[in-house]
Amino acid sequence: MKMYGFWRSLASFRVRMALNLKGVACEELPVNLLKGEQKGSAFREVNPQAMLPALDIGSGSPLFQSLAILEYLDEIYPTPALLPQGAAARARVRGLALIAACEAHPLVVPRVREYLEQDLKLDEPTRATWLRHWLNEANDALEFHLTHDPETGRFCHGDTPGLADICLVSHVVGCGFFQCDMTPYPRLRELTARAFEIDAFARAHPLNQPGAPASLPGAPPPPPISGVAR
Ligand SMILES: N[C@@H](CCC(=O)N[C@@H](CS)C(=O)NCC(=O)O)C(=O)O
Repeated sequence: MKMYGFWRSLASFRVRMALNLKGVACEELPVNLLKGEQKGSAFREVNPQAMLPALDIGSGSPLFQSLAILEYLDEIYPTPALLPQGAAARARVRGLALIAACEAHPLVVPRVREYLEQDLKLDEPTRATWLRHWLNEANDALEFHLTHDPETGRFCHGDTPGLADICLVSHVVGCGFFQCDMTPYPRLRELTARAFEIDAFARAHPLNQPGAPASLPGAPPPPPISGVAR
């Protein structure tokens, strides 16, 4: 199995966490988003949407869209499960995942940031206000759900990490990259810190990937990883 990904890609980070949790070996083929390599004709043959990640499973066309890939991995490698038992519980977990991955994340990706800068000519402070506005909309909703619903346990749903944690963690790391103030979101910080105590999450962190800088200005440092050299 091979994943087209990049250290900075939050959607690739989601798939990396799932692969690690399930103990599935996967080679990562870097596509440099900072150089715009995703827009080249070679990568468009892999994913015509010019987005990461894409997962080459060795037969057929590569899989695309991180949430579809996560559900594929969960079906093929059922243990540990990313989704809970029960239709209502699964709907809750998918709902939490969608708030992070499908409401907030698409508004802060490179193509949108480039459009704001190059086409709409918005200056850097205005662009930062845009990004943080949408990230905080998701933060407000996630903090509410994860604080008020008794289904929240040590993790987003009960006491084992799953799909919602994967999406929450990628979202909170993204908030760090864009320097959101996370002070009003204690539950999000608590759940993210707990996930990063698990090696599968910590090893997948963008700043723990080959080619990544040791830190990003204003962003929290990456979590330590046990027993694996950077
Ligand atoms: N909804 C997609 C989002 C994919 C996506 O936007 N990936 C980003 C990196 S995290 C990307 O490749 N962006 C390229 C661009 O915006 O030009 C998913 O979850 O897979």
